[in-house]
Amino acid sequence: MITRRKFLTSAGALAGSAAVLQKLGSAQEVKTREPNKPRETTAAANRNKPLIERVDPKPTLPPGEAGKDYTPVITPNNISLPWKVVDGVKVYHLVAEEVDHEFAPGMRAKCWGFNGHVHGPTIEAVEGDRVRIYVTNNLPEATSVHWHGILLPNGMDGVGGLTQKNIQPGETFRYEFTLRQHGTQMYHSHSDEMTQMALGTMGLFIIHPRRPRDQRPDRDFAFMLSEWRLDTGTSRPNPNEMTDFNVFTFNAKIFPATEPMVAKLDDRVRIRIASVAVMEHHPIHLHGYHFPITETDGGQIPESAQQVETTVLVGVGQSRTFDFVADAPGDWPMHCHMTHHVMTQMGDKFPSTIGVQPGNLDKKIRASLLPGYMTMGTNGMGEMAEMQMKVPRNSLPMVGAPGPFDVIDMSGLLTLLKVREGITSYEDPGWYKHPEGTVASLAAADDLRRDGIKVRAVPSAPERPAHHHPG
Ligand SMILES: [Cu+2]
Repeated sequence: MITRRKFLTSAGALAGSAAVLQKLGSAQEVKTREPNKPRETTAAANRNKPLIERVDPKPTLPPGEAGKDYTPVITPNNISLPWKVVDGVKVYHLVAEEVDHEFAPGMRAKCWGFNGHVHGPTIEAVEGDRVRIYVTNNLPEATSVHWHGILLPNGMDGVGGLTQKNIQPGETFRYEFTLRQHGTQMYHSHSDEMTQMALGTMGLFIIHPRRPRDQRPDRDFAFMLSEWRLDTGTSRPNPNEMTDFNVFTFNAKIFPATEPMVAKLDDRVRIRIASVAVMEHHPIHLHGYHFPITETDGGQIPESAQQVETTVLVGVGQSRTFDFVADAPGDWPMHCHMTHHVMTQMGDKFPSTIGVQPGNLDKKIRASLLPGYMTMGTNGMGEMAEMQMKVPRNSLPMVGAPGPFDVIDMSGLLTLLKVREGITSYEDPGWYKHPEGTVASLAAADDLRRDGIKVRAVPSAPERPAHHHPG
């Protein structure tokens, strides 16, 4: 359906030329004119349209049912918010509250979320559903909940002070509207956003199409991206941080705590990625596949306009959805391509030591200042993952988790897509077993000789004391 909003866009493109406007008549007529239709007919038709249509042009339909009307979405490391149907309306209850959240084993923080989860559980519904959402505020300050990207009456938009009174601590508010769209939307607090969202008060709001344009996905995964400032030794994310974030998460988890996406070979897979936090955009790259971006937060992209990508840029306040057939088995990483976003609690206030020859500096410092001191990173940062260094209480090593071949030098915004042939459940199948001869490995001397590859001997790495890691 073509909405009036779209006409406003075309009117904007025309507005530069006064001559064009004169030819077409008044600006109002330009705004309401449907392209390729005689002006008089459309303008007259629009004048007679009741205003209410702009607000709620689609009827409420019977509540959509899982299995019959849609395949439920999977929110790794989180759940869908339970609901019940009362007189044809889906009724949900969100409780904003403090949550003791585990980012990964070894690292917890007091965050703010909903119903015991950080971020809040995914609200899942179907186009045409009537939803009634109660919001109870158990936070120590006033809040409100904004339904981000959802078309609804202005007074249901959830902007504290502007479209409603703030929800005071202890109060419960009622929101109610009919879902006139489908897609990947979000919800988040819209009072003292800086504090509340930095602490995690947001969630996904997935609306399935009543009549899908294409075949339904077999596996439908949804992620929310976030960044946090969580200093070692503290127990709460710092909302005052503007640019210098040090924890990056998929659904508020850090790899290896991110639950993998598991798919059977040739499953149709949908991945939805959304972000309303806080300052950073994230180019999310999936290995092993090319995929068309099929939806934005504004809805489906016509097939002729879909771009095939390997990396999707998700800006703050946006959602992006892509679809593909899982035809390549393996363990494929999906991660942010900003290299600092696959690090955790990385100290960045140090000069680079790559290539530095520390000589006897370490010995001197150990003798006079810090007994456990060791100059790190002279050959790069990967060694930090291999050493599995001891870290301060309630923090994580900034890179790394054990992998099937070596330590994986990434944490933060990293998760895995595990595609397998012949699996009978979607439980984590463990590491991929590669067919023989398909793994990169040390080149054999015979191969090098046959192919005329000459290798210059590399200088050996500088010696370093073993097992003397700074605590
Ligand atoms: Cu990023």
